[in-house]
Parts: sequence; C-alpha cells; structure tokens
Amino acid sequence: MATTDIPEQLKKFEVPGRVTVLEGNGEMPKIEVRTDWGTAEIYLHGAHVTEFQKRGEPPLLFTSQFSRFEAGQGIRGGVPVIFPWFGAREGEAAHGFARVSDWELHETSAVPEGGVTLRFRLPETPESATWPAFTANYVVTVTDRLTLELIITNISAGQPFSFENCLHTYFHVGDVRTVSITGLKGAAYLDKVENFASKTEAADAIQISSEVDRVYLDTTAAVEILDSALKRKIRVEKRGSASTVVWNPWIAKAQQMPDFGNEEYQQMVCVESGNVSKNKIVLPPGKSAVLKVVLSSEKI
Ligand code: TA6
Repeated sequence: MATTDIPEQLKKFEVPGRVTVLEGNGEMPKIEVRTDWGTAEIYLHGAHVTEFQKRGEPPLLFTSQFSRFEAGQGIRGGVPVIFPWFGAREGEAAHGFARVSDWELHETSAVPEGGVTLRFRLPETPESATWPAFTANYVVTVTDRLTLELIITNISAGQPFSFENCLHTYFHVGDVRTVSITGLKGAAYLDKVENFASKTEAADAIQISSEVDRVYLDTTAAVEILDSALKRKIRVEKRGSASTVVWNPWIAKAQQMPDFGNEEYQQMVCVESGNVSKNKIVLPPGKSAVLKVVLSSEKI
C-alpha cells in the first residue's frame, strides 16, 4: 500500500508537519509523528509504538531488526499492548489478542506544548466477543516524553470483567551488561527463570548477567534504568499498575527466537508496567481501569 494508497479514512487524521500516515513494514499502515522534541512511530497493528526518539538522544525504544510485521504476529520490540491476559494461555497466543489485532485510529491532535496526542480503539473481534463486553481505548501522547494510557471499560449488563494488562516496553540500551535498574528493592517477585519461585528483591540496583524474567508484584514504584554505555537515565513512572516485569532473554533464549537477533539481547531490556498474576484486575460493570505509563529520559 503506497502512501497514495492509504485509505481516506486514515489520511483524514494527518496533521500537517505533525502526523503523517503511510505504509510501514509488511505494507501495514504506520503513523509517523513529529514534535518539537523528536519523532515517534505507531502501527495500527497492535496500536504498537515502535519508535520514540528525542532529538540528540539515541532511540528510547528497541525494536528487533528481525521483527515480523504480519497479521497474527506480535511486533518484537517497542511497546506491545498486552491485554486481556499476560503470558502463556492454553491453546492461545501468548500475551493476549490486543497486540495482534488491528486497532482503529479515532483521533489525532497537536497539543499546545508542541506535542501530539493519538487515540486508538480496539474494535470487536471474534476473540473479544467471548469476553464480557468491554471497550479498550489507548491514548498515546508524544512530547519530550512518551505517555501511554490503556483504558478498559466494562460495558457488560452485569458481569464483572477479570483481565490482565501490561505495557510490555522494550527499552534500547547501549550494553545490557552495564545497566542498573533501581526502584524494586524489597518488592516480592515471581522468578520465571526458576519455575516462578517466590522471592524478594534484595538489590538496590538490579544488574543483568544472565536471563532475567521477573514478575514483581504489589509495586507501584517508579523504576529507573541507568545506562552507563549511553550515559542516559530512563525513568518509568506508572499509575494504575501494581506489577512490574523485568526481562532480558540473554543468549540461549535470544537464539531460540526467530524474530530476534542472536546478539540483540545486549541492546535491550524490558521494564513492563501492568497488572498481572495476583494483581489481575476484576472490573465491576460500568467501571473503567486506566493503566498509565510515562517514559522519559535524561543524559547523565
Ligand atoms: O514479559 C516477559 C515475557 O513474559 C517473557 O517470559 C517472554 O516470553 C517475553 O515476555 C516475550 O514474550 P513474547 O510473547 O513477546 O515472545
């Protein structure tokens, strides 16, 4: 689909100098955002933010050079929108159907301080029809930081809606072996590398020298990634989230993922914000749950 083939119903969301809709990888519609501070890219597939970069800084997000851009496949990197379940599920794709669904773009606007706000909505799908009736809206605000809000509303007549959600962010780092992650000391976690063993984080600063796959529970704290190679501090602030997941596949897992380069584990770390496992959400009819994450960075 060349730029000229972008459907009219998408072109109408363009904002001159700020928002452009064009053909991305895999001939998938992609939205390019330009602000006073830098750029971002979002695919309608999964409402997936694949890039965010401030002028004068390295990209904030990591997206694999080997990622697929295909129907039914998750994009490997950026910010996967995980809903309505996290992790594996019998007979289903891991991490829910939201990240492999084509979301609808409903609104784009240039915000006064020089940024851009975009709102996406998850249309009804055969999979979503098997769950209590809900709406899922996703608001992406691009300024000198990246603000993401996943808003789930239970619109069923009388059923509580039980679900997990997570913004599964892949951060770009210079060398994961020289990164420190702070903000989780004292938090209980499930160690997926050791068969979900229950542990408590003892380190002031987490360092990575092997596969790490930890689901921290009952923690609302902000997390910081200190990247000595890129001389940058990344800050992950969140609201409406009781779980934080830290993941790096390391060498063996990296080699097992066809959509991930064998050496790419060195340039990424996931710090994910959501409500998973015992922190899952049970939403009464008529109520909404907002998962909000603010991703920012500064040179150090
Ligand atoms: O969030 C960490 C995790 O659950 C890991 O266990 C690993 O499976 C990762 O997500 C990637 O999941 P994906 O389905 O994107 O391959």
